[in-house]
Amino acid sequence: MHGLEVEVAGIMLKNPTMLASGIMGLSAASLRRAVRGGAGAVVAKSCSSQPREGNPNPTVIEVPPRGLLNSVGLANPGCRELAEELRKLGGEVPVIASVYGFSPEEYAENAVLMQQAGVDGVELNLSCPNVEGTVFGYREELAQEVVSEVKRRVKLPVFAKLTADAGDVVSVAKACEEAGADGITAINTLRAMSIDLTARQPVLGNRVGGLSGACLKPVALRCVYEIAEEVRIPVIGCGGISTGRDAVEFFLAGARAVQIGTAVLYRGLNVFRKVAQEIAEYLEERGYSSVGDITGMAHR
Ligand code: RRO
Repeated sequence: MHGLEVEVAGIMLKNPTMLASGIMGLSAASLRRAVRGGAGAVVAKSCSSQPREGNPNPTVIEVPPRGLLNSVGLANPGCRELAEELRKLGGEVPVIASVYGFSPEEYAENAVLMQQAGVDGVELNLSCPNVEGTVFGYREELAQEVVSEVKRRVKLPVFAKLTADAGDVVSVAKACEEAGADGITAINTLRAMSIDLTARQPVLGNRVGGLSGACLKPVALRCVYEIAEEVRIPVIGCGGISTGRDAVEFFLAGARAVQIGTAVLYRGLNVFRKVAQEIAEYLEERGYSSVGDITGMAHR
C-alpha cells in the first residue's frame, strides 16, 4: 500500500493506525497481537507508580450500538513491572507507553522508567475518568505543570491525552503545547453511566465510567478539528474510529494519525490492517498519493 507512512513527532509509522491505550492491556504478548493485526504503533495500558487492583466489578459493559462503558480504574501492575514487559517488544513497530501519576513528579518518574525501558514515546494520560483525585487534563495550568515536569526529565516525544470532559479542551491543548508537548491525543472516554431497571441501580460497580465507541466519533472529531486550528504540534485522533472512512474524517479534520480501541471488539484484531487498506483505497480512488495530501483539508 502506497502513501500510508506517516511521521508523528519524529516517530515513523508504516500506516497511520495505532492501538489505543487500555484495549489490549499491557503484556508484551497481547500488544504483539495488535502488531500482527497491522497496527502502525501500539499504546500500552496506562500505568501508575504503585500496582492498582482497579474498581469493583462489573467494570466493562456494552453500550449498543458498538460502544463500551468502562470503569476499570487504572488496574495495572505498576510502571516497573510494565517496563519489564515493554522491554520484550523489539523494534517491530513503535511502542508508546501511557503513564499516569497522582502528581506531576509521579508522571515524570514513570515517564523516566518508560524511557529506560526503550519505548519510542510517552503518552501522558491526563484524562482518566475512573480514578479518584485530580484530573490534570481538566485545567490548563495543571496540564501544563505535568507536561513541563515530564519534558524536563525525558527526551522522548511526549503526547498529552486529553478529554472533552474538560471545560475547554482546546485551551488545555494549547497549554500543553506551550509546556513543550510534542503531540496531542484527542480524546479519552467521556464520563457516562448506565442504570439497571430491575435493580434500579447503576450497572457499573463504580456507578460512573468512561464511554467509548461509535457514539464518540462526532465529539472526538470536533475536538480534533478545533485543536488542530490552534496548535502546530501533531494531533492524534481517538474516539469512535472503526473504518477507513472514519479515519479519513479525522485526517481531514487535521489528525496526523488515529488510534483505534473499541472497534477491535467489533472488527477483530485485524481492524488495523482493514482500516489501513480502506484509507489506501480512499486515497487511490481520489488520486491522492499520501495521507499528508488530505491532512487538515476540512479547514480550507
Ligand atoms: O483504567 C481505566 O479505568 C481507564 C483509563 Br486509565 C482511561 O484513561 N480511560 C478509561 O476509559 N478507562
